[in-house]
Amino acid sequence: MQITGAELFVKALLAEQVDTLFAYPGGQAIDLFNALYGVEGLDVILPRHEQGLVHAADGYARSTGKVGVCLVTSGPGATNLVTGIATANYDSVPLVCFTGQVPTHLIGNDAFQEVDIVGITRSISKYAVTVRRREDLAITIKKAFYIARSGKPGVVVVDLPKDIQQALGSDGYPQSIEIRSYKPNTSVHMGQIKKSLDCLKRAKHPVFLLGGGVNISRANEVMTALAEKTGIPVVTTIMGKGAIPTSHPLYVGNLGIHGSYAANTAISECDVLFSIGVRFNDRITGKVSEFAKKAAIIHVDIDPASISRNIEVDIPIVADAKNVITALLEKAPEFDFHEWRMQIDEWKKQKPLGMKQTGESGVTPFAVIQKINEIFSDAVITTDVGQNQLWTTQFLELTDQKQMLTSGGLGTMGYGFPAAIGAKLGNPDKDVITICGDGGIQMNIQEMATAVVYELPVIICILNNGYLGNVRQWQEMFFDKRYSSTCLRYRKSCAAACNTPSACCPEYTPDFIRLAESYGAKAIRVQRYEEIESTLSEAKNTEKIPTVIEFIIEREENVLPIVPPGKPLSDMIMGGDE
Ligand SMILES: Cc1ncc(C[n+]2csc(CCOP(=O)(O)OP(=O)(O)O)c2C)c(N)n1
Repeated sequence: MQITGAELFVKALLAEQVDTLFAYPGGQAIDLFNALYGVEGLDVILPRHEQGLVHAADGYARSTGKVGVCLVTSGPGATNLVTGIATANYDSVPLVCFTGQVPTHLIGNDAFQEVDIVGITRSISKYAVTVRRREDLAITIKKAFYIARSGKPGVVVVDLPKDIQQALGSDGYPQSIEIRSYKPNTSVHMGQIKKSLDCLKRAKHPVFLLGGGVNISRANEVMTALAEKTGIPVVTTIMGKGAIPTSHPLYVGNLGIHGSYAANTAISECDVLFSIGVRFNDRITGKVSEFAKKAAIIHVDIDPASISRNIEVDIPIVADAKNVITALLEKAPEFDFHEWRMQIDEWKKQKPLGMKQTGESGVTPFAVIQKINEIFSDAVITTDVGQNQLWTTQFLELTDQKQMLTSGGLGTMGYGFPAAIGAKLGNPDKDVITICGDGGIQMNIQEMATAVVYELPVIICILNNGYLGNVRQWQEMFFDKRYSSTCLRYRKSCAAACNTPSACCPEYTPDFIRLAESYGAKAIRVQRYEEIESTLSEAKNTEKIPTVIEFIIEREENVLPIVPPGKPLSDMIMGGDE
């Protein structure tokens, strides 16, 4: 039977079992929206901005393990996706993004709302393609889903010119696909497994370093079993947090420039670093030449390009993390690293993560996150970027029932709230909370309307310090306290150079409470420690509408410890209660 390209598009989505489509219409996508009208079994979600849309698809994908699917129009619709595409691709999140395009005969003519979105996204996606012939449409969509979800997951952009959407052609959609030039290796080379186990047999101070790859391959349960069988302590990157439960006695903490003392010291002192699904970026290594200097390094990654890119590796294993962990679990003997574990426990006790009680109110980020830990047991927690993200990655407790979503690679402000919306759509039975700063929430605050109209009771925790706090902290610590363009309470009447927040500072703009209420959300401002728990509980019990909780925190609270730029992990500036 002959059907239009737009009809085939809908058929393909249903065949790929897409149940939620994040979509924003426009002229060059109108045929696709026409074909979507009234279709059953596919929820079409209309966010309020394409950036919010793509972050929502990302949050949906990370929290469900399914491919997130976006549809936007050409030109500005497509370019508004760019930050979200880079965010997702950097963190290996599977997305397929469909963009409307001007008709093929107008491509390259500076037509109205024409951009070369394939060219723009080539370096920030896994694959990007324009469909130029109606007969290629089905196979291209099939390929897109396969490439997005296989191997190291990533973003695929499929650009659909209007004439292809309108053209009649076959209604066939392939069941499977073979791509000769793309065959990700997931199987495990047993010789390398044996080598890595021999290396562990000689070790006295080994550490597992787990990254996002372990969470992406959903290897948490086998990984916990492997840690328990071998008795090897576990350090995580922020993307790997939750790879084993954070309350597990073998869990040490996060490493990196805001890592815990015990984790960073364990990495500096270990003799075998068994790393799985990490890419050793500069946020975790500190000064590269000093990183894990005493250790033989084993590196498991599905992406051959990440092996020995930043850190010279002794034993590479290119395979899917879960397959490697499963093979290790089968072959690994039980070891005795008792003394090494005692040493790490000692470091944990000596300098635990924590936060001094600052100010009168007691409303510290630590207190807020601790209450979240206590109150929510089955939840997805998203973060924005800035101090709010760093505090969350430090203090949030994760179990196999709790997941944290954060923009680790790109560090995108504005990610947290829309990602929470996507996560709630994908997990209606879980509590979904976003923890963000007063700066980042304003980057996609328009999505409050999306949360309200789709009756999504997400909980939006704004840690309001009146500053772009993370940048302000760097200015305080490394730029002589010159608070340049970081105060969000600045008004024209203020002095041009000011670094002393006081009770006389101008009112905050906007009033988050009135703003949230105007959208139809519930909103509560918290200024005293005693109110934290009851407010979070009230939000947890609220149905059908989002709740904004604005926590007024100390204006100059810092994230500590911190490793200054260019320094090794052992050079931490400490803080907390020590
Ligand atoms: C889109 C984007 N723009 C700029 C930055 C740089 N940046 C990183 S953290 C930060 C401050 C964030 O401030 P806020 O959202 O108030 O959070 P806080 O650090 O105070 O918790 C900025 C500007 C970024 N990461 N992303």
